[in-house]
Amino acid sequence: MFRFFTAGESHGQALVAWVSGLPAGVPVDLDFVGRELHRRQLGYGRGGRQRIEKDQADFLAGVRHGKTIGAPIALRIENRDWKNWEKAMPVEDSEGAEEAQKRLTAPRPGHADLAGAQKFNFHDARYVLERASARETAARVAVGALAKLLLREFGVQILSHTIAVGRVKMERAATWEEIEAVCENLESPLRCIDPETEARMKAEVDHVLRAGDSVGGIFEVIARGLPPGLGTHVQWDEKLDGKLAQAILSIQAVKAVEIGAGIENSGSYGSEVQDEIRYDATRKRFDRSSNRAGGLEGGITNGQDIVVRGYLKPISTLRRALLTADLNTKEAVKAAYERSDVCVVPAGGVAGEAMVAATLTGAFLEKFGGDSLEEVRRNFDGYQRQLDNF
Ligand code: EPS
Repeated sequence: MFRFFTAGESHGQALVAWVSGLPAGVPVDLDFVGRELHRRQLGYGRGGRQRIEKDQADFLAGVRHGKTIGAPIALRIENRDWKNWEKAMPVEDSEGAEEAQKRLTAPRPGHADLAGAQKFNFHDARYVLERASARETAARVAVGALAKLLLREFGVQILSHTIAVGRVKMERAATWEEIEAVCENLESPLRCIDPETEARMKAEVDHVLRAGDSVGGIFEVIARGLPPGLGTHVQWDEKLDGKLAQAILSIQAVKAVEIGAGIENSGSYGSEVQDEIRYDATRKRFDRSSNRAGGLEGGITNGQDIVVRGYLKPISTLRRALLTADLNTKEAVKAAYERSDVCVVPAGGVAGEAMVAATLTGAFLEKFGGDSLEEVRRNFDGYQRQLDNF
């Protein structure tokens, strides 16, 4: 079973991830993992933290001679900022340490601060926000890179692009080639395929930056090259669309998920929404004339591109702080402000790719799983023959 966990506080020593269930023999390209981590740090509207960090995954277990060995993988991403926080967040308590704590008692509306403080009975939201922070997605991106490395052995690619920032939205569909090009271009400010729309998105970020505000948006993740038949319709919690929705919703600040044209489809007629089926005799595969279903029918992949959108709310840390109530005095105060990003849509997209990659890897290994890459390949090839002869 493919599984992963992460640990780490935003300003602690490091983020760590533990991954289990990958077969032995998957090539681990460290440059690729590093590039994925770098991509997550980019984007117009990121804050000062990304100038401090240079995220890099150190593999501690499970990878030898450049390949997975079938054992659990452990990795660590250093927080360079830790040296500025050692006194505020020491592991061991000591005399005088209390004064150095950076307490946060004015919970930010929209953040986990208040709900988490109540839950853990903390009268300081510091250790809620430290773990709730989206910095944790760096660990997920490293895991997602491993998942992508497995999937790419089978011709599967996963990319993302920005389709909205605040009130500015892409008005046309992107082609795969455009998405590939914009993902290749690490200089792209917001990973939007259309330069004119991207310029307006940048103006939206400039506006909130000036106003001490923040802005959300929509990213779209596309997975290309999966066969039909991953996931299942037979049990509610095994449906792959449901699993993808959970994976995307678990990303910090994501408040809604859409599969294919799900939102628009709900207001259209059936004849306008369903993707008509045809047969491509050359490829010996069934095909669709459109992909409004986003590659999933009945919780099962149908061989079309998987298309998942994450809707991010604007970040809750605001320079122009909103009203809140102090955790101790209960008095009305302005919410706390900590150094923050104002727009994270492109980074959210990279985290989205990672979560889609991890979820699809789970489904892929459930169907074709084996202890070695060769065994997985045999299972995969056998299924391709079944589809050829269907
Ligand atoms: C970060 C995401 C954001 C950043 C954080 C690094 O986290 P949060 O969800 O807590 O706003 O602002 O950096 C800081 C907390 C900081 O000190 O600047 C990331 O994705 O790496």
